Amino acid sequence: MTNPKKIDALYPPIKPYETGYLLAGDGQRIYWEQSGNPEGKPVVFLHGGPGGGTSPWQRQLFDPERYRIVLLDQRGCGRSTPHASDPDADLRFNTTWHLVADIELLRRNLGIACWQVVGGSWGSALALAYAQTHPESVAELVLRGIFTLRRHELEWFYEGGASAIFPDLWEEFIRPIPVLERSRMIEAYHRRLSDPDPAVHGPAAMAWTTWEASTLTLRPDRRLVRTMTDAATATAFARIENHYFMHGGWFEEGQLIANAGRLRGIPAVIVQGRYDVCTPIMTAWDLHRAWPEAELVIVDDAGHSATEPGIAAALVAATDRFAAS
Ligand code: STX
Repeated sequence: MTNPKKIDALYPPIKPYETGYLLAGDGQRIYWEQSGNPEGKPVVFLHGGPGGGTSPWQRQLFDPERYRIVLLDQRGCGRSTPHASDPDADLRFNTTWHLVADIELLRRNLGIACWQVVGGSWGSALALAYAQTHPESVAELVLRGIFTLRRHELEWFYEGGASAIFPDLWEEFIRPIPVLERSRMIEAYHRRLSDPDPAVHGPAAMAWTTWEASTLTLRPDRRLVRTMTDAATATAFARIENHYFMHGGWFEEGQLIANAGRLRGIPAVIVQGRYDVCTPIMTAWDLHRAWPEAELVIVDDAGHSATEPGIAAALVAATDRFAAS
């Protein structure tokens, strides 16, 4: 994603002071960058999708005087290679637990003892998986638009629930899929997205990504839709997301909420838009119930995206507060 329209709560745009590639094995090169203050408090930002890649504006969630800001493009997307839009890219080497290992390897390679972990949507699932695996590596958690890949969460957004709110956009989402296959949309999309022929996977990737991009914000954001539906971006995004959802994220059903007890002692803030259609507030609520020590901030006039003004403001308030600790 490119930068959104100006959001008042964000810090001014900055450039990285260092970029590099982590050689993660399996032929995977993981793009990372550091910005802000090299002597500051370390924070890592985990992007969404999976497959969304990082965007420059995500640096602006952090006070550049006080934070050493690390962004990375998860396997197969953004500037990481092999890119999942490449038909030869093998998604067998792309699972939640590969990403968790990549994050931990990057932390050690950067010489960071422990860091704040910030993630929204898929990034919140990955942050929870990482923190539950390596709690000693995590100083604080700031999570937004909670997503845990339980069956009913995936069914809500990809198998018809959300058609109650976006029936017009849902018609476009189901259009590439023959009527007889529409009772299992994730599987039907999987068959098309894994086809090497661009005439087959191209329109499927576009429809999948357009559905998601069009439903992330309280008000339509054509710019967001345009930047996400660039052909290579949309293909990697749709292929990676669909691959993760076919496998339930390689989680036991309900695992991320059941294991919330492992996070005891990690200061945390959960930011959730009331009108989040992609990852409805029920999941943030379930996590809050299982993990009452985490502060839950409900933004009453926001959808899913971190670029919603009220969401960005709540995230910056949380990172500002933790910068002092
Ligand atoms: N996917 C939700 C998610 O993490 C179920 C997500 N959706 N779009 C994005 O992330 C980007 C804005 C990062 C592309």
